[in-house]
Amino acid sequence: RDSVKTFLRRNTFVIFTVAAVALGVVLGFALRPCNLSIREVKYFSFPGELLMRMLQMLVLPLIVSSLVTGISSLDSKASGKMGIRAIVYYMVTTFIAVFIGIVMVIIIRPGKGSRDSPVASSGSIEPVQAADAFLDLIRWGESFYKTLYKKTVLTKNVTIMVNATDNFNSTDLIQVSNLSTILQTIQETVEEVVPVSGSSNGVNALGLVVFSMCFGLVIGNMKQQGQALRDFFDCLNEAIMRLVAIIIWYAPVGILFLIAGKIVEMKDLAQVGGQLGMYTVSVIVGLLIHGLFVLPLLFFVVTKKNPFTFIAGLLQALITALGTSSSSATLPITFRCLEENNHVDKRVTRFVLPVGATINMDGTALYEAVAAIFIAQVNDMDLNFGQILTISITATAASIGAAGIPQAGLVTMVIVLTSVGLPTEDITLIIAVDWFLDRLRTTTNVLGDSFGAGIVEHLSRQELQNQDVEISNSVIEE
Ligand code: DAS
Repeated sequence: RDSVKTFLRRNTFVIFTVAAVALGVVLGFALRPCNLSIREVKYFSFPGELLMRMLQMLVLPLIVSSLVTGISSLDSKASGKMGIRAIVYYMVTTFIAVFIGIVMVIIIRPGKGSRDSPVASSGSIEPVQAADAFLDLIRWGESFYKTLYKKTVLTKNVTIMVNATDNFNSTDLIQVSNLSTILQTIQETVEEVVPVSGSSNGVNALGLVVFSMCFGLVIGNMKQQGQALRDFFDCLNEAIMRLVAIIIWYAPVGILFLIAGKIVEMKDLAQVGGQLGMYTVSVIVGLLIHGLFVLPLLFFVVTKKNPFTFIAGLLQALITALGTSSSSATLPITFRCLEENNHVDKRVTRFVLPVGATINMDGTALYEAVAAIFIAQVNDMDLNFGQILTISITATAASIGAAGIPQAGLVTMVIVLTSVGLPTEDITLIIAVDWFLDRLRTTTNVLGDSFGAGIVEHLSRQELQNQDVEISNSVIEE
């Protein structure tokens, strides 16, 4: 009896939210026969839209305050190592996700029997020759490298700049303004290669992440002089998390209307023909393998902790991702679940989560690969190894470029399709189910970021302990 009571108390929100999702589904299907007009659906879904706006309002101050606080609270050596571990984790898991997606869509072959699909009959495209594909890849790689090279030079300058301002003083303000100019250039450069769709508030999250990291590094090195700023951002972060604690009470209501509104407006399920159904199955099975097998296995191998207990602590965030289909909007709740339920060190979550939510999207990468190959199958186009390789690279780039907002993956899909000469208008083939798949891939994105925080914390426990010892020693000295 006590354990049941404890479970209920600990998971109150989760139970409310799961009930809200169930009620939303029932309400949605109950309202479908009413054939609401688009305007009526908009009014009906407004309580859900309200939740999205509340969460999105927090995203930008949360990304800045958590990154600046997280990085300035670590010495640059520790944050450097932590950053490298996070980037390696992101690359490895995204590559595995793409690989799983490609295997699924080749095994299931959802696009076979392609001639009856409406788009393919608009004249099939001649198969792009392997040589062309490789040339495309090399040309694309060359431009990518040139951009990276340009960016590397700039980053080197930035690093020199940051180290030079070790004993930061007011006369160096010019340098910081140069710093922001340089970062602006980097942001534009990155945008050249990976068109990053604006995040929820129309600000490019990637640029914000880069600037916040550099700014955190600078004030971290300012010793006593930077204390006021560090306290300010620490307090800002705490204030944002308290706002989240209030908003979380409203989340079940918002999610109920988000789910119900989507079900009311979705196209007739009968329209989802055999091909689209098999395509949906390919994506779902791929996401389940990645999210419930690969990531938990990787987490267990590295940390020797039970991955499903870890997932149980994340349920509130995972359901919010399912309801909002936006990993950025879910970010405040992901923070809360990781810090309060899974007790992941704040110095890790503040650093890893904002970066992960912006550039680490395993679900999206898997989905882009499946969708591109599905469209190729529908067009009776047999892909050779070169084209599959191109799709893997561009699906990864597209997932890095996608912002954490609803259906961002659909927008960056253009990069993948054009890289292998597929007609971008074929995106219309998969839009009917995208609102549903978007929710699942967003949930996988949030799961990937959360496991990333747990793994990076485990790998960085030595640095974190050293820092704890330093802090306690300095307190004893004082
Ligand atoms: N909805 C995006 C996210 O928030 C993912 C996507 O569109 O692919 O992560």
